[in-house]
Amino acid sequence: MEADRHVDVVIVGAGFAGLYMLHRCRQQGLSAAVVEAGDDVGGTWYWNRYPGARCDVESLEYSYGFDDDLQQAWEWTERYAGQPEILRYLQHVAERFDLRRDITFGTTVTAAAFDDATTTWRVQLDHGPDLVARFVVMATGCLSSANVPELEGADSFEGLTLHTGRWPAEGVELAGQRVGVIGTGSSAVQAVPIIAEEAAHLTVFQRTPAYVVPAWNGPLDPDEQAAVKAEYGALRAANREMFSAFGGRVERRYEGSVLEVDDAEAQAELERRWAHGGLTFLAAFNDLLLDPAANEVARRFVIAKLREIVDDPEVARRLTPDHVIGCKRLCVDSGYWATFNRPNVTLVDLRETPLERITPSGIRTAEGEHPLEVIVYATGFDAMTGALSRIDIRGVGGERLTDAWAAGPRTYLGLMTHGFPNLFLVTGPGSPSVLANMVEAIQQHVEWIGDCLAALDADGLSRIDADLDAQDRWVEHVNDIASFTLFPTCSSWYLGANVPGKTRVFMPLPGFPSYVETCEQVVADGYRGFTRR
Ligand code: NA7
Repeated sequence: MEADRHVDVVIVGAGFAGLYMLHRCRQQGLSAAVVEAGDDVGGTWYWNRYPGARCDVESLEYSYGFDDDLQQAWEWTERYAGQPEILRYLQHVAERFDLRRDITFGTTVTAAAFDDATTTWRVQLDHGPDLVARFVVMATGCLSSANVPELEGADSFEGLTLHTGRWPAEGVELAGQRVGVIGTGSSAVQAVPIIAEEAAHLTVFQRTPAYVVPAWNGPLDPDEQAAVKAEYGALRAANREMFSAFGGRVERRYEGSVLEVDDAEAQAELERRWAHGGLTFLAAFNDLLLDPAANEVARRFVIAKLREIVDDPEVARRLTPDHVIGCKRLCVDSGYWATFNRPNVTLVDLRETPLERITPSGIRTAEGEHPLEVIVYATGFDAMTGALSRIDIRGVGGERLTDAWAAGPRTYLGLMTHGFPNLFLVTGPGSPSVLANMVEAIQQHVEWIGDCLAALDADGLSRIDADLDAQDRWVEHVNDIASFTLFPTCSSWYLGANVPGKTRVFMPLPGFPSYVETCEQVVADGYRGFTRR
């Protein structure tokens, strides 16, 4: 039996959140140990190596702002960095701040239990000694637990099976192969054009068509990069005032409803946003995600683009979504729809011809067998709660987090759950998280948690827990805010609807600036809604 290892803080995960949390702990004089399942830093950017994997928020904005030397030194090469470049960036951060010496790689946290008597957490790993810590920070990521649907016959497939979120680091040779991609979310939208170029034939199995807006990705203009860096603080500050914590550089021409301007004006603004590219398309007017009639204007605009791009009207029809645009995360593409004009690409609409089973040699749908050598699951993640529910987390009295969250995740501020003292979540459910620029959301949480730990020590206290009534009110608040929006109108992973059996609760909180203000006010009010002792 190896002796326990004692630290102030155990941090689970070495992605954007875990790396900064470690750095922050060290700056505050706290000892910290990071446990990471992957063999290197990167988190989601370590695992998601599928062809075309790329961030859908611009790199100049999807990057740390906490250290000016870092943000000045790092040179991005593309407007939207691809996975290899973001991974290199995080490796650079790990080296720059000498973070690796406190990270244990290739190790999975299996359990974490709170000991009331000693106010410590005992963290168990799949190998090696237990960690005992005053605090635990779950920096486990919102999109890290792969969702692989249980399809009949899946084990019988004799070809290669892959998941976009678990792509082999050495890459996969797809030349000359018949490849099937299941799913048409962001990952598929990015992978499909690249796979189509390489594979002999690509069959895309679509359950729900996706809305896509163009990325217009390309090399980043050095002058533009220099100009941003000259006033980087101003951009970061502007982004923190944006609803989703990015897009502060895009000129905002309309503050109000799309329904208040005439159609020509609305079309011109949507055209301008389309020409700019990216997710800020939906920020053209203030009600595109609030009012069904407003949403319809944007929806029709995008569908008209789809019809222009796709040659075959029948294929265009099958690619046409009918849900609210933006209800599922909008996809940012580089040639997704145009890929269906290629002779080596087939679109299968699973709503018209349902998937019956996987066979040893392909996928059988109601219309027949599609022979394949490779099946790619682009089926997403058990988002926001998946990585946490895989760890046996026990709070006061041995209560399991999965039981506390049986009817959906319950948190106060998305930072803590009642009955689990000194256990913090970075970008947990009930915080803006995936509806915001993740790096801004992560930084705000890491800094809030760091300050919270410092305040406990300064006040001679050892324990903080969310109050049950504050948590109940917060869950209600998140539901109320979500219900003002169009987000709950479709079966998205924001709701947990992509994982069979998962309770449907809208998990992220729309609106970054007001959330940050609340977090700051809670602290100003002496950690209102928390009990500290
Ligand atoms: P997403 O966005 O969850 O997309 C998953 C896709 O897989 C989506 O089209 C699903 O259809 C489809 N899916 C899931 N299960 C099945 C089954 N059983 N059969 C057929 N199709 C299925 O995941 P991504 O990885 O693309 O993107 C995740 C996030 O990463 C993204 O939003 C960005 O933030 C980055 P459905 O829509 O559920 O009908």
